[in-house]
Amino acid sequence: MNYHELNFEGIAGPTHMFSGLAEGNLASKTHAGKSSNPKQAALQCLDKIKRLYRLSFKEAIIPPQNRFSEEILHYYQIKDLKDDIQKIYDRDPQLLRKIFSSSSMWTANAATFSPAQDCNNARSSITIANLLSNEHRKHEAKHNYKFFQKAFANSPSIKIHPALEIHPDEGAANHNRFALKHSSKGIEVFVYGYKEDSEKNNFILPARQSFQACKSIANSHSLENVFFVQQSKEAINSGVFHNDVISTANLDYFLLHEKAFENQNEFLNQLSDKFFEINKSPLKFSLVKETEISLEDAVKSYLFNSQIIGEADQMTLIAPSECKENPKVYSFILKLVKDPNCPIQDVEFLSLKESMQNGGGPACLRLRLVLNDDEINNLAPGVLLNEEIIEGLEQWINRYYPETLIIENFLDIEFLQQLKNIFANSPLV
Ligand code: SUG
Repeated sequence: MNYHELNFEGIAGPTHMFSGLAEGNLASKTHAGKSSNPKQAALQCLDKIKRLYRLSFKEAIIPPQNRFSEEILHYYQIKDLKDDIQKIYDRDPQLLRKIFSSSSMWTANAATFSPAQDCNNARSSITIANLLSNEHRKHEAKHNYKFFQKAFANSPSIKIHPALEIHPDEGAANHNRFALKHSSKGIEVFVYGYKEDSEKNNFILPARQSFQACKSIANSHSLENVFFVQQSKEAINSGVFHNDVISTANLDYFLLHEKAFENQNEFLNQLSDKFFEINKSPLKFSLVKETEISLEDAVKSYLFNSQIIGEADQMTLIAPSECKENPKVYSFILKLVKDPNCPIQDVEFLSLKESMQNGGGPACLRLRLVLNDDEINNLAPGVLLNEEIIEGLEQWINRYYPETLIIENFLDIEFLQQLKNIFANSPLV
């Protein structure tokens, strides 16, 4: 049986805004209130998807969440769009921003996936993330649950676990899988920010991922080889609100900053030993020193939020263009690509400016799942991308998405109605 990595990509919705909603996320706070460009945001996401698709990677899209859904409007007690929206705006404009957030675009936060080969019960599992740490994001869980139920309706081999009820969980942004090949038995690493009982208030900027959520997911997925490691407090306090802002992995390669984790050396030794024991082949590392790239530069450039694609010694780094603009980060990348011991052979820079200004880089915009041929063939029709869907999507965005958006636009009833109607014309399933 062949195994493939399938990216479930995210795409900005027509209500993409800069609202300063995300706790611990410096980019979101810095750009709060700026006018956004939803059309450009979505086209930038689509450009990344098209590049990967044309390189023959398997691609799918989790559609942008319709924040005009009856469920959400009902939750916020909105009966009459026009009147109630004006009332909410007069009372608390920030609440309006939460209601219409387009944050479902960052699909790395949608769920955590474990393929059957990592699990004692020989069954793949996906747990939907509850995103409880931020009011504007907690609504995504239902949308993602429904989407995966539909996508995997014909794949009984994949168990879909609903979002955890209480322990805050932000999905794959705090989870890495190490394996020699996609088909090999993997080691899964869960990265937590804090223990709920003792550490919630130990930070200047808030930690988001709870240890209890990581434990609970690892148990319900029946994982065989699993590590739990704590994010470094210094990193969190420097704006590393998810682990994928400071470390990233692809198969047997780990790119990380020296200040990514608490007790980092001990963790890396144990992980390397385990990897060697399973694969009889070493885990490869690039460990970035603070003197080479400071935590501040890592957070500004989002180097560690690059996507690493490809296998064996043929990997490519898909980096945000901000990395090219930062001389230290750029020269580090050039050094990496030239290093014969590093599997990364090539780099491509992408502009994802609209997403980046909300703290979302290339890796935030995708959820990786390792699926076998049958599971891919059994995906619901329309889920796996093809040229036709891509073309339809591009036309939809170009035709309907607004080019500028601020929260006050929501008070114009005609514009509001137009925004609402965009979802009705979506070409995505
Ligand atoms: O949860 N930003 C998101 C960005 C998520 C990035 N994902 C990963 N690192 N995997 C967040 O902080 C900003 C929304 C606003 O302010 O309008 C926001 O939700």
